[in-house]
Amino acid sequence: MQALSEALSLRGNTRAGPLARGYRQLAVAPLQRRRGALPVRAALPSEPAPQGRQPEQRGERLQPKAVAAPPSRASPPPPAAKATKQGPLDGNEATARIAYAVSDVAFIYPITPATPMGEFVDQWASDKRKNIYGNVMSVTEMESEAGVAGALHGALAAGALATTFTCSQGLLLMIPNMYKIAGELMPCVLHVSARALAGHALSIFGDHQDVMAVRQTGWSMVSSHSVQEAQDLALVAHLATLAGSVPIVHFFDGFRTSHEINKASMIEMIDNELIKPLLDELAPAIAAHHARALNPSHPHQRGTAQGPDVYMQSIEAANPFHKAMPGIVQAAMDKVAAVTGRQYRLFDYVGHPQAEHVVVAMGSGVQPLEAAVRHLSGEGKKVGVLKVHLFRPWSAEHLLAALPASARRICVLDRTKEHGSGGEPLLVDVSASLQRARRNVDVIVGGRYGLGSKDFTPAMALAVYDNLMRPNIDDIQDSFTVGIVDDVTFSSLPYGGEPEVLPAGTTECLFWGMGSDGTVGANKEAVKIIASQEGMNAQAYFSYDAHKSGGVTVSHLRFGPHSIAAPWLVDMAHYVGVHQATYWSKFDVLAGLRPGGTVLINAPWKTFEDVEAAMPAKTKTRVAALRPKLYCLDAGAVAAEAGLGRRVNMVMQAAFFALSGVMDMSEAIPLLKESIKKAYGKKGEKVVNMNFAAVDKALEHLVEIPIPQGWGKDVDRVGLGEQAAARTGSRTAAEFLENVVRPMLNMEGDKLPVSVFAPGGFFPPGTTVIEKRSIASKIPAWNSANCTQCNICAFVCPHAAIRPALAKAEELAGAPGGFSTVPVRGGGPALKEYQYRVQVSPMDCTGCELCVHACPDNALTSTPAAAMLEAEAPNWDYFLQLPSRGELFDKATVRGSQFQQPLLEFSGACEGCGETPYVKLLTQMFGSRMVVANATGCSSIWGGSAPSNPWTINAEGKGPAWANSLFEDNAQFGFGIQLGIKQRRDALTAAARVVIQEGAGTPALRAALEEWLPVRDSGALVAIAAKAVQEALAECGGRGAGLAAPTTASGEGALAFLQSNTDLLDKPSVWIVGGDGWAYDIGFAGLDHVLSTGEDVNILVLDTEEYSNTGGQKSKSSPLGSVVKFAAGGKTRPKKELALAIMQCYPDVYVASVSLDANYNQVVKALSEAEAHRGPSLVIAYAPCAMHGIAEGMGESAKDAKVGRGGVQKHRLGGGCR
Ligand SMILES: Cc1ncc(C[n+]2csc(CCOP(=O)(O)OP(=O)(O)O)c2C)c(N)n1
Ligand code: SF4
Ligand code: SF4
Ligand code: SF4
Repeated sequence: MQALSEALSLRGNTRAGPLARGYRQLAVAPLQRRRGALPVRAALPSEPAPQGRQPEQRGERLQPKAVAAPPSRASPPPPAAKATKQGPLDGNEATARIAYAVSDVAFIYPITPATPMGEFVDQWASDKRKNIYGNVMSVTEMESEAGVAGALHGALAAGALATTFTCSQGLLLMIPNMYKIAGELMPCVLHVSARALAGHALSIFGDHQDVMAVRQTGWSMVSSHSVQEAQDLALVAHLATLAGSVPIVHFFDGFRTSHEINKASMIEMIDNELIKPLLDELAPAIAAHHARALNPSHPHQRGTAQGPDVYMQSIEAANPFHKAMPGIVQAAMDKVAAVTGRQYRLFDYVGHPQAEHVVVAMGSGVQPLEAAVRHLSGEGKKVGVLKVHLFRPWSAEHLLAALPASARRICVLDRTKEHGSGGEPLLVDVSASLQRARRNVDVIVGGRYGLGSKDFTPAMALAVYDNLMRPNIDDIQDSFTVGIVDDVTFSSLPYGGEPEVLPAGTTECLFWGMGSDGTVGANKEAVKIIASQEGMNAQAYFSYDAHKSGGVTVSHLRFGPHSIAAPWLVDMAHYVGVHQATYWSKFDVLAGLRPGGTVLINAPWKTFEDVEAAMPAKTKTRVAALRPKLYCLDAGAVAAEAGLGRRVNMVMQAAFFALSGVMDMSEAIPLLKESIKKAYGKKGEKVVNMNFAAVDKALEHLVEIPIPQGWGKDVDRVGLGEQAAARTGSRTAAEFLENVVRPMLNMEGDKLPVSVFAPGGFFPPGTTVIEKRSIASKIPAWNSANCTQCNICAFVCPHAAIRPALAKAEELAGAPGGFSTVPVRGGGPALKEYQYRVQVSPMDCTGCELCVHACPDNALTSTPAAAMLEAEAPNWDYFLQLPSRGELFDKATVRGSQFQQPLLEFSGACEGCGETPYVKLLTQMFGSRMVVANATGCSSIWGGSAPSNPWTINAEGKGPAWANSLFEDNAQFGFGIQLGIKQRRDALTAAARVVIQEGAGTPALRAALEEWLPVRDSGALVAIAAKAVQEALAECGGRGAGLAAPTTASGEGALAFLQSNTDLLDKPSVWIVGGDGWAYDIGFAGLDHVLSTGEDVNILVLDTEEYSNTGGQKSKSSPLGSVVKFAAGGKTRPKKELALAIMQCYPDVYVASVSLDANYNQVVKALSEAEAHRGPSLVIAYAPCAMHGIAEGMGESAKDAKVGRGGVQKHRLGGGCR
């Protein structure tokens, strides 16, 4: 077959290649070009055109022959596949393997769900794996994606074969350099696991908003629709970019493809023997790329500034390259087909050859569409789906060739949303192509689906076809949505039940697990075991809730004899495993079960009565209707007996193999044990044997629970649908909790209609209070006799789940019997009448044991949860009714701070998280007047994952106002908040002065304002004065409500302004909070700038010494030698001295470096000094993190912090606070 380079007319080039020559001509002939009327010759990086030809013709000449004749719709028979190796891979790994094989340099930066691609190449590089050229890839983590893009641009300019991986906000940060790389015609592939963008809310899930935001940068764009395609088209992209010198964005759907494990036929990658010949053919193109590099031995200049005379022509000069890309990409697809047997085309059509109704789409959504087409074809319908693989350059020619001539009604589906556009991008492209080609069809409509990984199923795809096939063409809905209930603008298509579309013999399974119980890991192993069987295919997908730990995981597994192309969630499961007994009563776990399916519950129940006792009404309805085969297994007991603690995964896994019938137990058990050896071998023989014992014991403990004959006749079968439909409208916070928050917590958020959500993405405070996760296995019990009332337990608790109580004797009259108290210690006469108690919230405690280890007087004992739940739940409820007595204590002390109500409670952080205690303490000291700008990171996830909002309010309704802008801009965001507040408070001050001068309002008001003015900028003093002003204003009547601008010309106007801005009388305390990844790396420039301004902002850096939120990658704060992700071989550079750097640069900045575990007092002092400082403050707080893998668990993190990481320097300095 003709080489790709030949297809680009590169044949016969000299070593330097045509591009290099083109650039040399550029360097020597600028004046000549300026003078010429058509100065394109020198700028055209190609062989000289024959005399007399016009520029357009030169463009044609560059096009490969393959595009001269548009491809026909019928794909040629795929060439026979050469040797391939099979294995279960996810989309990220499949892609990373190709990228590694064919690239020499990668710049990386973590962002979900693209991070694993970076982790893979980093790991392989540290393993010294060789790529095709015999080199070990050079992998470098940058400080941000903007940095990645800059470095990528540089490496390409130097002639390297460089690549990178990203998505979402990361991709947006690359845009400026993407223009540069495309503008300079550099070969490069950027692999994107496409993800939603942060607008009204952040979403780490998949859609096409990010890639659509770069479609104008000049990069070609190749779309993969499955794990298999992610691998194959990654290779296509690398080949095509080298051949065509146009950079390529290769994208596939985040999570749905990036994280789906699928047994795909894959090219043998280890020795790369299949790819090598393809690259060998491209040797001239690689040589040309090298020859174009910046090099003093053949220098040229690039990146010049151009004037109106030539800028436009220079842009247009690249046209031939872009025009050639469709042909080049197709040629690369053909090459890959020759070695894999899998043939792709730019637009692949599937369906009836004379289809009248055709849907156009790209991404994983095409698979449900294909399933719908198969289903409808069975009913004799003439339908089809056109799958887009090359999105840029858009080739109308290829689109039209692939679209059946019979198509009369076309629907274009976009997995993105562009508010205010004339149509989403794919729709606009398809419509324009048809219109410009004067191809008549009866109707073209567009629809949106799958935003933020919203599931897109065959039933929804059928709804799309039903819409298109409506008898009356005017009834076809345009600009519709599918997959949601839009009861606001009524855009949504209704859809019915799921059709059976999977190949016969496919078994579907659902596993409900808890984040830390090992269910997901075990399922990954199960897929590998099943897929290793000859003739078996398997697919696995995992969905998670937002909690960092203790959250719900649902694993979706399919297996069977045929290949499985089903990128949607399982909702007709043959098997449901409920790995936590509490989920049986908490969630609608049988919603996805098919009639007669098998259900295994991890519970000690032995009879149907036991199971029924814990069965909520909803589940009863399901059991009555579906008559499942029920089994129970006390996996907790088996695991505990085997010495495995809470890790029930192996026990449940063994039972799954037994019950699902996926394979013979005599084969399954040895394979399971083999996988145990692999997984735990490093931990020693003892651990391996414990797991073996758990597997062996599992089946002995399995109990079948027959459903009694006739049971369930009287169970109320109405309700589920109606309940969901009834959930509309939420006018009050309580309603919102019930109508929105609770269904979301119950994993039923998908059923919520549009109308219940506040436009703009606002959520009310304090929603975590209703979660009551009950995830602790042990809870601290208080021994009053030992307690010295130091409040350290409350101080260190990351979850605000243990608090000191103060009650007067008369209040205790109504207390539950277990609410024992002792006289309060210290505090003088003011406290004489109070009794003291340490109260735990048993359902909010995570059992991290930090408090138990921190208690200096051995007054807390970890006690089994069951007993504590019963004993302490009423005590906690009683405690909540007691008034807060914070005003009796000095907030700026360790003990006093803990008598203040925490305004951050029950967050979804990991058990024992080291970040939350600092932030909780902040809220105890300044919470009622705090405004928080939070960088993206763990703190924005445990602090703001809808619907869980741990930021709450006090009895007066005051509490921290919290917002997250982005990861990279948090310092600037907080700075903007500060300036906005300052500007508005300056106006308030001016109005106050006018009121006094003009004698407006009452004398009492003017007196209060006189008191307020001198203290208005002192957070510690202003509160009382502000309250007095507010009261005095209230007495003046409510004239000015709603007045935005100060009318300081008159006393009355100023008075009205004051009345409408009373919420700024108290001094807001602006806190800029984020992790070390933000402060040391991506956001450092902003942090530095904000600190340089002298503005009164407070910055708190939660220093876990790594990027915790994305799984523990290296930051510049990571210490020398630490083995973290992206530094798989250990960090080779020391920790950055951020505090030192800032102290040296800006003497007016207050700087402190603290560690809670090193010195509690130091922390309280630093935070209060920082807040009091009238200028910028920076507090760097060392935070232990679950990602550190502390051997004894997070309960012992204090020890680790004292002696190890983060324990270097603790100081408070600068800003006049020395
Ligand atoms: C521009 C951009 N790149 C990458 C990400 C992905 N991302 C989110 S949080 C995070 C790491 C946060 O680390 P750090 O600042 O140390 O906070 P921690 O999670 O440790 O609290 C990353 C890389 C993002 N959100 N935006
Ligand atoms: S065990 Fe952990 S979560 Fe529970 S009260 Fe103690 S510190 Fe808080
Ligand atoms: S840390 Fe121990 S001694 Fe101190 S208040 Fe808590 S229980 Fe009492
Ligand atoms: S900082 Fe560490 S411990 Fe805290 S929530 Fe993040 S990953 Fe978990």
